[in-house]
This record gives sequence, C-alpha cells and structure tokens, in this order.
Amino acid sequence: MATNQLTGAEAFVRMLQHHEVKHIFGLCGDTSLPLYDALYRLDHGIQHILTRDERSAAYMADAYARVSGKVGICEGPSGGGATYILPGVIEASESSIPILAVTTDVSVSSRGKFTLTEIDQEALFRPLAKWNRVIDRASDIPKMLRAAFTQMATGRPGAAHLGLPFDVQKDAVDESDVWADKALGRFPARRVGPDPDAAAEAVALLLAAKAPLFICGGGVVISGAESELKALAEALGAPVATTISGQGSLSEMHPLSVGVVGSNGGTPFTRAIVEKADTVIFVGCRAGSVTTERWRHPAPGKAKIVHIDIDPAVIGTNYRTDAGVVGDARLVLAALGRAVIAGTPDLARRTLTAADVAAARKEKRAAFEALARSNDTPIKPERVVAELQAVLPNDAVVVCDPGTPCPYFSAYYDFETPGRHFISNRAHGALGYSMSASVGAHYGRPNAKVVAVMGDGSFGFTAGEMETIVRLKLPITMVVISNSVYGWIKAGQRSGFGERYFSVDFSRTEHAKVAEAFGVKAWKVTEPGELRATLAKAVEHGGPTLVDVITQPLNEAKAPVSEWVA
Ligand SMILES: Cc1ncc(C[n+]2csc(CCOP(=O)(O)OP(=O)(O)O)c2C)c(N)n1
Repeated sequence: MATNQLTGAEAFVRMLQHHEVKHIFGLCGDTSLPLYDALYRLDHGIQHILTRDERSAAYMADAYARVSGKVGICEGPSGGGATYILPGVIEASESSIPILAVTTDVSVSSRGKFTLTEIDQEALFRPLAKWNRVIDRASDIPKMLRAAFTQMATGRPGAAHLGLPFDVQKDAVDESDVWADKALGRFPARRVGPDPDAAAEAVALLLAAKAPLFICGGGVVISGAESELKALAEALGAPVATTISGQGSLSEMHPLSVGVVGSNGGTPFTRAIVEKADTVIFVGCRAGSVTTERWRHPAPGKAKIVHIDIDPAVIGTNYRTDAGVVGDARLVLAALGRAVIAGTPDLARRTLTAADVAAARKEKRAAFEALARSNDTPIKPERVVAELQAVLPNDAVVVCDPGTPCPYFSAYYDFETPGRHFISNRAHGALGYSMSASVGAHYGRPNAKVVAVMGDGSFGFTAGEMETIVRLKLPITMVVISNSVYGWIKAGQRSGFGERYFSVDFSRTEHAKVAEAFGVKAWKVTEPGELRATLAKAVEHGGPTLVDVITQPLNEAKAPVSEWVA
C-alpha cells in the first residue's frame, strides 16, 4: 500500500468518521474480518456495539436514528447475516428513518463458484432500501458512501444498503478521495422549502376553514417541526391529531391535542373529532389504512384536504386533495404560519374547538380510568399503562411492540414533552422490535430513561438480546405483557371469524426467571396493587431490569382497536 493510500476497509471507516458517526451496531462474520481489523487498528472514536442477531443491530440503528437525528449504522456478514439484517432495513426505510446497513460479502473474485454464503446481496435489498449497492471496486467506496448518505438524509429519509466484498475491503483507495459533507450524517439534510403558489393555495383554504384539523404523521417529528406546528395550530385554533408514528408532534397535554386517531390507538371519541373537521391538513403522513380506518375517517369527499409532505408521490394518493404542498415539514409549516397570522383567521367562526377536544378527552379518560383502577386479575392492560405513566419521567423514551403495547400506549399514555418519546415499528409491525430498539434509543439519548414494552410473543423473538443489554450494563427497563397468546390474532379470530380459535395459544414462560438467568434484575407481578411499586423499583434501578406482568389477554380486553386487520 502506498503512503497516500488506505485499504478499502480503512477508507470505509474514515468515511463514517467524516459523517461524524459515533456508533455502529453489528455482528461479526468471516467476510467482515478486514473491516473489523480496520476498526481495531484505526483511531476513529466510533463505538461498536456487538449484538446477538443482525436483526437486532438494524432495529438498534433505527431507534438510535429516531431519537438522535443522526443516521444509524448497522453491519453484518454475508449470506445469513444479510438475510437476518433485512427486517430492520425495510422497517426503517418504510418509516422514513435513515439507517445504513452494511453487509460484507464474498470476494468479487470468488463470485459464481458456489462460495460459502454467496448470494446476490444487491438483489436481496432491491425492494427494501431507498439506496442499494454492492461495491465492486475499492476506489468506489468514498463516492458510494457519499451517495448513500445523500440518499438517506435528504428528501424523504430512508435506509441504504451497502455491500462490501472481502477483497474490496483489502484493495487500495486514494486517501485524497476520502472526504464528505458532514451535514449528511444528520437528517433531514438539505431541506427543501415550499413552492409559494402551492403554499398560497393552502393558506387560502386554511383561512376559509371553519373546522380545520391537523393529522400529523411521523414527518413532523422527523423534520423537527414541533414548534412550527404548534404556532400554526394555535394561530388557527385547530386541533392536532396524530398517527402512531406522529406522537410527539405536539405535547399531548396541549389543549388542542386530540391524541392518536385511527384503527390502532384511536377511540370513538377521537374519531368523532375527525368527523367534525371541514378541512383536514395531513402533515408528513401517508394517510394509510390504520390512520384513516381504511380510508373511512375522514370520510372521502366530506372535508377539504390539504396535504403537506416531502414526498410528492404521497399527495393525492389516498384522498382527493384540494391543496398539496411539497416540502420539508418545518419549512412548510413555518411559511404557512407566517401567512396565516398575516391573514388574521377568524376564530369566532370555529365549529371545532379546544372545548370539543376537552370534552372528547374527558370521555376517553373516564372510560380508561374505570379500567385503569381495576383490581381484577389478570391485570388489565389499562392498569399497566397508568402505572407506568405514574412512575416514568416526562423525558422517558417508551418503545412498544405490536400486540397489546402499541394500541394501549398510543391511546392512553400522554406524551407530555414534544419530540420523539414514543417509538413503535409501524411500517411492518414485526414482533420482537422493542427490546433491541431500546438499546439503540439508549445510545442515541443516553441520559433518558428507556423502557421497552413487549408482548410475550415479542419476547420470544428477541430474548437473546438481554445478553447485550447485560454486557453493556444498560439501564433499560423491559416490561413483558404476559398473556400466553398471540392475542392480537386471537382477537381477530374472535371479532371476524366466529371465535374459531386456531393455533394462537402458547404456554406461559417465566420471563423473570429467564431474565435473571441473563443477569437482568427481574420481577413477576400478578397483583394489580403491587404493580406501581415494582415498576418504580425497576425504573429507578441503575442497571437492566425486567417486569413480567401477568396480563389480561388482548382478545378479552377492551382494546382501543377498531379493526384487527388493517
Ligand atoms: C414477525 C411477525 N410475525 C407475525 C406477526 C403477526 N402478529 C401481529 S400481532 C401478533 C400477536 C402478538 O402476540 P404477543 O406479542 O404475545 O402480544 P399480544 O397480542 O398477545 O399482546 C402476531 C402474531 C407479526 N406482527 N410479526
């Protein structure tokens, strides 16, 4: 190697450094040896977090990105590593979260020879990632990383996959080509503002509206547009509802906050608010099946639709749109806010107000509180939400798996502080996300208390990662909703298939004992009266903790779910 040259693996590490990467989540493999050796030898200031499954590494990178605003990095080896990392790549990409998944690969020179682990890794990721390449020549590494970071962090953010063959990691790269725009290590980068004409059309509709309502998706928090949203909503006197991913767009204690709407976490009370709107403003939201209860609420044709999104293709896909504004949510909301304030909206004409929101919240609360105070056993899910809310600080990060956790926390946990404090994997909803994601959330926001809430089905998918949590001494609290059933599916069999329960029940696992075997401090709670004190102990403990809660099966509960098949 000439003095002004690096190996491909070294150049790769330096390129991460240029993008100000501080953490990599990953799992070792044969084809990764040159990369690991470069990480060993170079002085780079990057911490490598060794995981026990590549899927977990990708989920960690995903949650890390969600709470930190930095691109998340994960890596795994060829073949099995690549296929195992895949679920996290699609989850992040579909959720508009930038993660770079690096899979090392067999040597370019070994291709097509039945080499162990060989698979066309570029083809594997083609439908999953926003940007995807297997690099054939070491000299392409810097340029490919610049392209990957540009694609991940700009426009609609998304995941990238980069394949690094073994020989490419060892070949030479010119040091002079190793440079980057460090701004691309964070997202959204290179924000794009609105077309003034499109913005003016939207403003005219907002000023004419009698009952405007915002429905915010993940785009508001991704863009960091919380203040701009609040200013515009207050100027208009317009209530703000969110999707599950949109939680944190506005404090849920704000008088205009409706909370989550839709089939998963919405309630009849929140739906009634949607029905009252004469103008719905979707912001950073795809108006998908869950948010709109299969495109019934808002009812098509009833309300005027204003749609703001960074992705032009989202606008008009699901609703006939009266004004569409393409651009970064923060820039668009700021521009609309200035124009709306200048136009002095007539708030006296409002037919949907903070008073309607207060009334809906009161009714929703009353229905919830009755169950949340229940001393019935098994413990009601409502009680779990209420007791956790009572012991967690406002700046905690709660990560929820599908099943019981997602709808219950979406409906009933009040996230007081705006910004990302709630994470759930809403793109594909694969079980077994929250435990790993909580690790990424911890590294992304090390001073916040992080809690993972999972069904026992999810626990079975991910339990091995407790070794990682213990090895790294992470102060994460895990809560297991133990009900010995794939409850969500059983609920679907109950509501739509004549209670013909088929292959959904499984046996009880002693989750606390499993956790203790890993070295996690753990409790099992069967009595509602013991739940709060136990959760408080778990949350205050400085190391990893788990609380196993024997809970009412979801299929028997009064779940805030209007549709089991979305
Ligand atoms: C990987 C994966 N496989 C299957 C499903 C379909 N699915 C959705 S919810 C659910 C049941 C969840 O069971 P559990 O984690 O025990 O939570 P509960 O519903 O009982 O609260 C299943 C199997 C899924 N979401 N992800």
